[in-house]
Amino acid sequence: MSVKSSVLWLLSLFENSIHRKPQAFGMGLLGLALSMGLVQSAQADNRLGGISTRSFVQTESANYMIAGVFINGGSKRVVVRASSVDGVLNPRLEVQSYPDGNLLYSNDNWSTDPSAAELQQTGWAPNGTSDAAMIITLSPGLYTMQVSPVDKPGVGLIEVYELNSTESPKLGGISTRSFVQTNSMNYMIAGLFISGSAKRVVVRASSVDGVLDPRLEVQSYPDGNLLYSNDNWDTDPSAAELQQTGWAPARSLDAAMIITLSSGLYTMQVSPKSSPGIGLIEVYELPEEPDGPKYSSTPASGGTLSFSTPVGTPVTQNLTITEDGDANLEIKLASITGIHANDFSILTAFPFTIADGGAAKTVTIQCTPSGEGVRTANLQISSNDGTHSYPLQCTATQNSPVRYTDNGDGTVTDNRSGLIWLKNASCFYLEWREAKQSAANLASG
Ligand SMILES: [Ca+2]
Ligand SMILES: [Ca+2]
Repeated sequence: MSVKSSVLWLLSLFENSIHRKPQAFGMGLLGLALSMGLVQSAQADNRLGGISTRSFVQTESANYMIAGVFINGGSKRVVVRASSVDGVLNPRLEVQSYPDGNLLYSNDNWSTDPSAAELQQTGWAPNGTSDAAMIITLSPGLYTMQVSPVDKPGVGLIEVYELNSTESPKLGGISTRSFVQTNSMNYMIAGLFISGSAKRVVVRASSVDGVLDPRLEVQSYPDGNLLYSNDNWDTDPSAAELQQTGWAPARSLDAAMIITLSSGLYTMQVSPKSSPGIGLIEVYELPEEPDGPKYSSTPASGGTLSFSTPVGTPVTQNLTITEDGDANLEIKLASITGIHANDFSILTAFPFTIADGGAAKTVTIQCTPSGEGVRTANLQISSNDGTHSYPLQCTATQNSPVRYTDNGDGTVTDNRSGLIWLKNASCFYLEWREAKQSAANLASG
């Protein structure tokens, strides 16, 4: 059985064994955790670095918070932490193999764990004394990380990170499951960081109960730029690739996308299109493709194109695309979406092909702001090497008014004062006395 199909098989079992309910996502805490993760993996080469998810942890075992982690390639050192977000939850952490459910590790309070000294040395010790944490070695396979309350329910955060990201084995995939409510504060949000070079990942948001019609949004963190969104996977630019690679969800209302994410922090938000329901979010790293086209751009995928121009005055910015692989790079289509999409236009004709080893191609985007302030939208370019997204930011300054208008009859209007001036003041050829009299006549007449 291939690695990919075993992941799908195990996760489909995983879906049916877990119930938990989320609360608002603790962005501050997530940011701190992810920042720590980024620091820890500063020397990383190329990988998914970790996952964190927040939810409300209830006392019924069916509503514990559970994250799933898939490890491939070889044994992997990971740090797992279960912490309280609200100061109420006293979390207990259990790591089990999946699907057999053997309890491998458990911890209530991190300072009693065998890895307590290492947690402190590496900076991974939680702040709360009742928080749970451990540094463990996991062999290839699937694991569940379960967070339960020692006594009262409360809001918890679970985090899983690679400890030594210079090792060759990788976290192959991550998934979390929760109840997705219609209140935006109770959407399911997973945090992800990617270190090293840009990474191709498949992100899926699916219904577990057949009720939820999930919608998926990927944003950069902490600036919150919307990079990718999808409602139903077969409308995504990567639909064909999802089918070819076997990652297309079974259900047509589920959302999925194959995207390229550069090094950085991201949030993956799952919201219900209509009724609330139980959802599952999954992120997997796609294998490197040694043969084939490789999309590369300046700015890099995910980078912002910035414009500045007076209202109504067009200005352009260029994006340069190169083929860095060993096949023809087919640029299929470009689209602009977002709140001020109508202020932007694509001046380059699509589709086009950059031949293997061929010259770079410049794509020109124009901003003609229809109002003052920062005008924003998102540019997406799809290719045979994934879909690439670029936030557009156009700063529109006040249109400087024209001071003078030539009326074409020898007079000029000063638009600021409203006064009308003669273009040639000496046209009367008057002596100064006559001019004085003439001016007096003008004043009286
Ligand atoms: Ca505890
Ligand atoms: Ca949907």
